[in-house]
Amino acid sequence: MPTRVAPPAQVWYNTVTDHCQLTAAPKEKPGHPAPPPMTTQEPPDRYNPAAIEPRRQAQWAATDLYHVEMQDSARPPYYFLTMLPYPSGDLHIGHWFTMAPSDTRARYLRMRGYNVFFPIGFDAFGLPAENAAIKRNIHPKIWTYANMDRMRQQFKSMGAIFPWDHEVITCDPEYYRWNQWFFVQFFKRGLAYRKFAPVDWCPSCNTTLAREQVVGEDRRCERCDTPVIKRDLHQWLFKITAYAEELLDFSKMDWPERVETLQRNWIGRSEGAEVVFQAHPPAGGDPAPITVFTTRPDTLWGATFLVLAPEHPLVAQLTAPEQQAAVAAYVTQTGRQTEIDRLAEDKEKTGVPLGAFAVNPVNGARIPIWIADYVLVSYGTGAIMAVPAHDQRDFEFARQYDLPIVPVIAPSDGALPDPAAMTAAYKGEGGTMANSGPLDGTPSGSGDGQSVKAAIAYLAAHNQGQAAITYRLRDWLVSRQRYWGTPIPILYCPTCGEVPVPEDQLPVLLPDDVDFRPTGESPLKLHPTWRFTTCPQCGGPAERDTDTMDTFVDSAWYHYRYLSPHYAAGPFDPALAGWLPVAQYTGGIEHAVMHLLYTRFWTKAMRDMGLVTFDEPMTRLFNQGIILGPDGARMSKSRGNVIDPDDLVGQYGADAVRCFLMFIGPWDQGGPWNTRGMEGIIRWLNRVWTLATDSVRTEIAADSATIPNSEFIIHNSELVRRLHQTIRDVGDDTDAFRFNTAISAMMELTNALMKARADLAGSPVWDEAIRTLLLLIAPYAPHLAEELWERRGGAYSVHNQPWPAWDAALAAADTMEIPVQINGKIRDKLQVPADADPAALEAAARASPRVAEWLAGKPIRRVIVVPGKLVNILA
Ligand code: ANZ
Ligand code: ZN
Repeated sequence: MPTRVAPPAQVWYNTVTDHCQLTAAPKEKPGHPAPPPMTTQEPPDRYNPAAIEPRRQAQWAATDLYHVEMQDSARPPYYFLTMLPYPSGDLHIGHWFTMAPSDTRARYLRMRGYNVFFPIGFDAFGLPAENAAIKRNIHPKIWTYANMDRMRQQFKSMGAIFPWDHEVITCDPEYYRWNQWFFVQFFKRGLAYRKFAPVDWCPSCNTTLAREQVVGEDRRCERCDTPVIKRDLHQWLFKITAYAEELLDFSKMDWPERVETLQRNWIGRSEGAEVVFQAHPPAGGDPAPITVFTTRPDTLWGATFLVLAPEHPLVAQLTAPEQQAAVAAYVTQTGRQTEIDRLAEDKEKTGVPLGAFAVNPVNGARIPIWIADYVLVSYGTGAIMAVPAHDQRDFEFARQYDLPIVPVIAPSDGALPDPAAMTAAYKGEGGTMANSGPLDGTPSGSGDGQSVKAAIAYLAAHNQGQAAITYRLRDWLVSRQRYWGTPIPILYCPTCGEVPVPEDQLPVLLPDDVDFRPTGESPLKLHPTWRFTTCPQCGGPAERDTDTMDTFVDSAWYHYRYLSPHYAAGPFDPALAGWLPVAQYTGGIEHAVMHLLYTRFWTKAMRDMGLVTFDEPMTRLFNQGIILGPDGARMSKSRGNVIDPDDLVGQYGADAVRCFLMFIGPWDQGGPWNTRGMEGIIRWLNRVWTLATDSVRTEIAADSATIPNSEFIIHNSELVRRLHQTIRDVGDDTDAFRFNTAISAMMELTNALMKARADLAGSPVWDEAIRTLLLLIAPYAPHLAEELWERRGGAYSVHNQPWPAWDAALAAADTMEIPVQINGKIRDKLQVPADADPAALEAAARASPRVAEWLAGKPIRRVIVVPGKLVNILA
C-alpha cells in the first residue's frame, strides 16, 4: 500500500490565487509564498484539485506549452474563436459555460494534430463599462483595466489554452487606431456617410441606439430598459445596405439554420416595383413626382389614393393651406409613436388628407393624397399606392374615411366582388386580373406569365415604373454621444467640409481628462481643447467630430487583430492570412442580427478593399445555450441565483467545474444549475484517480465490491471493444459539440474498468485502457489528466500526445449465434449482434425464411425471447 501522506490541502488551497497571479503578473506579490517547486513537493495521494490545478497551470505557463507557432507549415492551422467578453467585472459562470467547452474542443483538435489558435481578449469599450464607472465614480479606464486584470486571473484558473501573448484589448489605442483607419477607408469608399436623421435615443443612457439595441414591443433600451424616444442628430452611418443582397447568401459558410433565418428576416428582402405618380401641389406649379414601392404593381388599376409617411419630404409642399393645421398636428402625434404601434394590425387606422391630388399613370385617374402613420418613412420609398380592394390595411383605411374601393382581381368564379359588400381585402389567390386594361385576363400572381411580371413589363415599356427590390435592413448607425469609445476620425473644416484625419495622424487619442458623465452632449464636446485642431487640407482651423463609435465596430473585426495584435503596418499581418477565415466560431444566439451581421459586412468590405480574399468571416458557427440559475431563471444579482465560479473552483476544482458544465445537458440548450449534479462528476473524477493511481489488487477488490454487478467479469476482448468504442464516441461527440454524451461515454468506460479491475489490473490491456482514458479526458479535465499521466510515467505533456486511434474492427459489436425454436424444436440459427435486444431478436426470427417455411401459415400464439440464448415461437 502506498504510504498515505496527509494531504496538505490547506496550504495548497491558499496558494491558488498566488499561482494565478504569478502567471499573469511579471512580479510576485510581496508577502506571499513562492509556488512550490514541481519536483521536491510530495504530492497528496488522493485527488486534490486545489493542489494539482495551480501547479499544472504554472507548469504550462512556465514551459510555454500553449504557445502557438503562427507560421507552422507542418500542422494545418485551425482558428477556433469564441466571442470575446466584456470586462464587466467578475467572471461569472456564464463565461465558464461559453469558454470551457470551447477550450475542450480546441484542446481536442490540438491533439488531433491541428495547429490550434484559440485566442481571447476583451471587448473593453462601451456602455456597460461606462455606466458602471459612472455609478462608482471612477474613471472608465481605471475601472476597465482593473476588471480585465481580475478577469484574466479568473480565466487562467480555468486552465484554458488561450495564447495570452495574442490578447486584444479593444480600448487600447493600438487597437482602436485601426477602427479609425477602417472608418477613414470606409469614408473614402463611400461606405461611411453622415446624415441628419431621426434616431432612437435613450433618455437614460443619453445616447443614440442602433435599431438592434432597441428591444421589446414597447421599444426599450437594451442596456437600461428605459423606453426609447426619437431625436434628430447628425449621425455617421456605415452602408451595410450596399451588401444587403450578398448578406442573404449563406452558401459559403455552415451556420445554424436559426441564425440564417434571423438574418434573412432582419434583412427582409421584398421584390416588387417602383411606380411614379405625378402629384399636383395645391399652390400650383410643376407637378412633383412621387415614387411608391409596391409588391403588387399589377393592382395599379385599383389604386384609389396615395399615402405618404407623415415624415415624407414632400408633405409640406403638397399640403393645402386649409389642411396645414391638421397635418402639422398629425405629424407631431405620429412622432410620439413607436414603429411597432404604427404597424399594429388591429389598430384603428388614422390619417389626414393633404388636399392635393396625384395622377395614376396607367389610367389617368385623379386620386387624393393622404398621410397616415401606417406608412413608414424608412421602408421602401416612404410612400404607397393604396389598393383597398386587395390590401387589408388600405381596405380598413378606405372604410374609415369612406374612400373608393375598386376591385381589379376576379375570383375563380369570374365575378368581381361588389365593393359595398366586401368585409375584407381579397388577396387575389387563384384569381384573374380584370378592370386592368392590358392585364385583363392574366392570372393573378407573381410567377412567370402571371400578373405581377406582366405589370412590371408594361410599366417599364411605358416609362412609368420598373422592377425594384427593397430591404428592411437599414444602414448601421455608428455615432454614439458617449465618452468611452473610439473617437470618430473626422474633422469639420469651414472651407473643406468633412475631412478624414490623415492616416499618419492616427490614432486620434481619446483624452483621459474628460468629464465623462452623460449630459446628452458628447463628453468630448465639453473638453476645453480636444476638439480644436487644424485642417490637414487647407491649414485653417477645424473641429473634430466629438462622437465615439458604436462598440459593435470593435467586435466586427477583432478576430483579424488577434493574429498579430501589435502589428503596426495594418489591421493585421497579411503574412498570417493562412489562418483565415475563422474555422469555428462559438457564441450566443443573441448576437444573430447585430454582431454576426456586422462582422459579415466588415469582411465583405475588407475583401473589396483587397485585404482578404474570402467572403465570410467565420466558416462554422455554433450557438451554445445559456446556463440558468438553480431556480431555472436567468441568473441575476437581484434574484440572488448567481453561481460564483471562483467559489466552485475553490471547492471542487476547475476540472470538475469544466466537466460539470459540459455534462449538464446538450451545450446548445444550456440548462439550470444543480449543485447536486456536481457530485456525480466529482465521483467520476475520483474513480479515474483511483484507477490510475491504485493498482494494489487486494485494496481494489474490496473497493470494487461497492460497484453493482461486480461479480460480472469483463473479459479482455470486451474491454478492448469498449475502449475502441469509447475512443470513437468521445471523438465524434467532441467534434459535434456533444460534450455531455462524450462525458457519459467516458464515465461508462470508467465504470467498466472499475468492474474489470480485479481481473485485469496490471495486464497490458489494462495499462493501455488507463492510458487511453487519460488521453480522452485530457481535453475535458486537463489538470487531472496531466497529473495522472505524469504519475504513470508519461512524457510531458499529456496535452502534446496525439489523440488515440480506434479500430473499426475492434469496436464492432460481436455477433453470436442464436437458435430459433418452433414449439420447442430448433428450426434455424441466426447470426445477431451480441447485444441485440428482445425486439430485434424477435424481428430477426420472424424475418427468417426457414422459420416462415416451418410455420407454413400457422398463426403465432406467443414468442418467447431469451436475449443471448434463444427465440422460441409457439404456433
Ligand atoms: C400596393 C399593394 C396592393 C400592396 C396589394 C400590397 C398588396 P412587404 O411585403 O412587407 O415588402 N408598403 C410599401 N412601402 C411601405 C411603407 N413604407 N410603409 C408601410 N407599407 C408600405 O410589403 C410591401 C407592401 O407594403 C407594398 O405593396 C405596399 O402596399 C406596402 F394588393 O402596394 B403594396
Ligand atoms: Zn480645410
